[in-house]
Amino acid sequence: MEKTKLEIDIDGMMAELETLAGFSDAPAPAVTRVVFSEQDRRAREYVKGLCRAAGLLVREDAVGNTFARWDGVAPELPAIGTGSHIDAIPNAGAYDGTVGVLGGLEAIRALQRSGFRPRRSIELIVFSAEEPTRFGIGCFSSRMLAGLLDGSTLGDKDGKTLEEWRTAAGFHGELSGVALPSGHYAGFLELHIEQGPLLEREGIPLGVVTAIAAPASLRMWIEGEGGHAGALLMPDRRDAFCAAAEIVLAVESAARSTGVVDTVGTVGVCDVFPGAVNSVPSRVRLEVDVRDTDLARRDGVLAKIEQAVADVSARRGVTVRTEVVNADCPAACDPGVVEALARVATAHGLAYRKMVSRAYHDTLFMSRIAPAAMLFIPCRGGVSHRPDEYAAPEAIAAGALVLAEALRELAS
Ligand code: HGY
Ligand code: MN
Ligand code: MN
Repeated sequence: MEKTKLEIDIDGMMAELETLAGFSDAPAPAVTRVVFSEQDRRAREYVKGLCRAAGLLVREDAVGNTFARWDGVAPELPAIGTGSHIDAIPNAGAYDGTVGVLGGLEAIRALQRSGFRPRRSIELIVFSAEEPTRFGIGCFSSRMLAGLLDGSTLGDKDGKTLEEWRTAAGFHGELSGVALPSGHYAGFLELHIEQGPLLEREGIPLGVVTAIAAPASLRMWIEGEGGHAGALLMPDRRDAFCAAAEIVLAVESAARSTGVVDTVGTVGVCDVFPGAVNSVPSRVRLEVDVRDTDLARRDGVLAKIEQAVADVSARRGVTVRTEVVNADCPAACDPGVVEALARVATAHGLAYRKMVSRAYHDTLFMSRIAPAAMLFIPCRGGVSHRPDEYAAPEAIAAGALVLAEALRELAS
């Protein structure tokens, strides 16, 4: 039987993306939307409204993961999931995550408009938070869905706990009820901007993700001795910020030392105490991000950083406490789901390339409990996590169309 041609309402999607971007704690074009903030709450309400308008059954779990379900003919079968996140780091853009949420919704609506009736239910997931901004760990809510984190010890920099944040945001229920049973989904797909330059550079409209790089993040507290910037003489100093500066450069050189472009190291957070121009820093807090597509290489970089910290602290007479926030394995995407995406792209005459995701995503953890893969679309200049992040309507439409077709295939 000839399959009905699917139509993506890209004008409607772009308008929804623009409305969603307006729920922000930063002036446009920047988007800041940290989980459990007022703007996050408003954004959630908006997206749930769109899901209900599409006739989807909406539920939320104890930490705010949101599920919008289109019941299939055989609702007892494991569903097919798709989705992404709507939280955004400070001073970010309008497309990271949101393209996968609104693209997944539009894929479902396009299937509905075509008269398709899924055998397996199709469920759109809006993960409560993919970004590490609030609690210092990325993907806390999909980690919990995958049963890899119980969430009871999570808190923000000021010590306010997940428990306090989620309760204030109106999410109740046992944290233990968040983990999904393995086999809950028969497949999972995430549409996302590439957050890198390859697709645009090669003029290829789609990326089929075969693996997701292994992320790790550390927190470090460097304790030296403070004092008067004028009176404390250089030979007597144990300056915590100078020690931190050496550690930051050691992170960079450890990442470069593998000689492989897949190894990256970043220190994106540096808090200096007391933070006065005429006071020698006594304490510094660093947050370190280290990734690689190869686990052993990534762990080799972590070991080099640990050695550098020991050297700096001995030489400078400071103490350094390091906490490993996460050190995850890479994800191999499911070959069956990968081939389904490749097949659909080809059937639509859309070029694609298989590739690794250097950014982490909720799919990294969904792949632990379901056959999963990702579909990338190009973003201008490969830019992301910046206000000038941009994905063209035709790119988003192509991604949503291939996602819709893949969902049709997997849910049939
Ligand atoms: O950092 C990441 O890889 C993701 O964009 N949060
Ligand atoms: Mn992001
Ligand atoms: Mn993202």
